[in-house]
Amino acid sequence: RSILGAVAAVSLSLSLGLGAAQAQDKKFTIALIPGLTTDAFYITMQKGAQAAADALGVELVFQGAPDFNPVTQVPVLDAVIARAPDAILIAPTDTTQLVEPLRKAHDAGIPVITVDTFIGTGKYQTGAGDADFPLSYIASDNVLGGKIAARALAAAIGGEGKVYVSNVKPGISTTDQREEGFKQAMAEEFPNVTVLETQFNDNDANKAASQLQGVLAREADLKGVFGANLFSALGAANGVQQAGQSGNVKVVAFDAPGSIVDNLSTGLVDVAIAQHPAEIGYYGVVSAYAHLTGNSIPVSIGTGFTIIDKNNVSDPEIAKYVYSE
Ligand code: T6T
Repeated sequence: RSILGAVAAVSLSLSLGLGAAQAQDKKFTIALIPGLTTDAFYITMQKGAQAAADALGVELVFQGAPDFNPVTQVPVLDAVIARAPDAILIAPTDTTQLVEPLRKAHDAGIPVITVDTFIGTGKYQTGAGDADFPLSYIASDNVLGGKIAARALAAAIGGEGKVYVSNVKPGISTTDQREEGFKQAMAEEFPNVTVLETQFNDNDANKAASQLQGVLAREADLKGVFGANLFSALGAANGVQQAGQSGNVKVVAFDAPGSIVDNLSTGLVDVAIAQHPAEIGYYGVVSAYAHLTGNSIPVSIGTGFTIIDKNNVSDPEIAKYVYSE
């Protein structure tokens, strides 16, 4: 459009008094790119995002890869950028490998907000580093989540013994921070707990289950395991069950799909730390919309946790935090 045309359009809308109202009549398209599509955590996030999109009259596009991997996520991101949505919400699958791919969106003028995971240090809009360009980071406090997990596992094993972290792979902001918080709390608060070497499972629950059995074969006095995300926790719990050690090797799970929560009453899983993925999705869309309509937004929004165990699992106020599948 020519500059003259643009000026004419602006002056026409001003003379009709349409400025802000006209902007809000535009139907915005907001893309949500999850870490992977087949994960109850992101499915629940999508529900929350859709609820906000419906309330605001926004079109939500949910597009992701089938596994949690930058190699498969980047082509999805490229395809989304090519469709030129008004904003992108994304759970980047690696703190460094998604920086340049996301810069393409930023350079194309598409606002970027990261949800769940972050790029760089997660401190945005600081003028420091090469990954501060996203407008906002909306997520759980994952260091705190790791500390909560450590306290729950320490309590379950009576404050002493060997435990380990079942984790996805290094380079993912969320699960890295959970492990960091877990180890920090164990070191500072539970001197009689020994944290063994972390086992990385590539987000494969079967691998996490066989790793549990491998650790148990080497360390017969293993007391507990912290599953740092849904697939790590599910796999670790399955491993404990397959080894016939249900209730003896304690399991603290990050994330709360039905498949984990159902095992609280049997005693296979002691505690499930539910994140609030629907809240992350809801505030992601609200934040993008606020930005698109000329409002300022917080550079970070922290969402909460709900700690679920056998004592509160059937309380409807708690049960509503179980993830949708
Ligand atoms: O734990 C969540 C999410 O927070 C993490 O970034 C990746 O794994 C999950 O999606 C659970 O599978």
